[in-house]
Amino acid sequence: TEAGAVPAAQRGSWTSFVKSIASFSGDLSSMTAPPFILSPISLTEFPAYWLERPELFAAIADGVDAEDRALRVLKWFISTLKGQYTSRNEKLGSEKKPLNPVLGELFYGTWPDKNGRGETKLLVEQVSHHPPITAYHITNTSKHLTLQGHNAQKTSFATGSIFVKQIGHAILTYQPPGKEAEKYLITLPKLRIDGIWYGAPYVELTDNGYIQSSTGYLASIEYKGKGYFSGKAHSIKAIFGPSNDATNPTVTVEGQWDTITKVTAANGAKHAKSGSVFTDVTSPKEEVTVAPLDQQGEWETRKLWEKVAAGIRGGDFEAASKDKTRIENEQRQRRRDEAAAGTPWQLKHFLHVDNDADYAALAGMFTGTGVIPTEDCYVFKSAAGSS
Ligand code: HCR
Repeated sequence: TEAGAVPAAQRGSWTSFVKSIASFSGDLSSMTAPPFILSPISLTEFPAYWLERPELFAAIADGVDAEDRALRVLKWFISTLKGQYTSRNEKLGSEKKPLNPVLGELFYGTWPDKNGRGETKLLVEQVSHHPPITAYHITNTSKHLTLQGHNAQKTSFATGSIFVKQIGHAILTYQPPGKEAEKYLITLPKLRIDGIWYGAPYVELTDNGYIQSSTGYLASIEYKGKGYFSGKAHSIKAIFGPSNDATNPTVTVEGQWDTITKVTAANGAKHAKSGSVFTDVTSPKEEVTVAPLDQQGEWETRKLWEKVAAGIRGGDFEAASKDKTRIENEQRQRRRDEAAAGTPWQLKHFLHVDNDADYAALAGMFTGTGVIPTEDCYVFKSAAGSS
């Protein structure tokens, strides 16, 4: 039946929500949606998806040479996609509308050291509210690895689906002591959200993404859904090799990003074997560890949204909406006070830069893709300013 996943009492409001997104383009986060589609989790928690397979992240540092490490970066990256794009369906039944973070909202977490992989720390800050932009910094000090990036989304609606272009990128740095830093620019896929009409949204990835390394390796990634080259949902094909020799790739990886991908290796490939499994994400992943609520500060996301989240989880939408309105009004008042005093909000962990030199250098190594526009960036301030 139409709108089959929508509770009967919310069909009318779902229909008008869908109609309003159809005639709207821009910031979905600010639109009011019916209760059944609300998630109790803020977008500031999403960067944790990067590290839910901490051993694969740590393993990048164990690569024996630059080619091996670049392949390990690709392996780790593909292995994060299932968590990033399907975990709300698994946990909450469908993709849901996350809480729209407030300016200055924070999220901190860790993955403990296990089996010599080292401890990994996550730090997230909402660095802009209009448009919503989330910045993150993830470090595994003992493996000399850092992932830093920022995310925003531009949405549009066509043929019954929501299309989401991700603005932003991530840069992974591997810097062992006394050696030159190795960097990787990671661009983000486009999303198509289907199943809207039925009230059961889910994400398919489309178009292309790239991972360019400062050591000269490029992974060109193609995302396709059902009915395209493999006929299966969540398909991926990545072509990997020296970026100055795109016609002669050393490794091709193909399969499903939510289950298994396999390798086809050309003669020159040193670190991959044809027919071998490249990524397998069918085993459980490891969620981030977060401090208990009573030890969190007022700007930390779970503390900040505590009552709203409890309302959504417990079905008390009136309480949820009341506290959400309180938070939003407080934010508006704060902005008015700042404007009146001439003292704008200060970011805690990040600095806005017009053009990040690392990003420009890595983006400049791309040949022929034409996909990298100049971008505003948010870079991590420094360890000294981070506590
Ligand atoms: C588009 C989306 C918000 C953004 C989410 C992002 C792109 C955030 C960065 C993560 O690394 C990856 C990621 C995964 C999510 O799939 C994506 C969300 C899917 C839906 C949500 C919309 C703003 C909500 C649409 C509202 C509908 C479903 C009712």
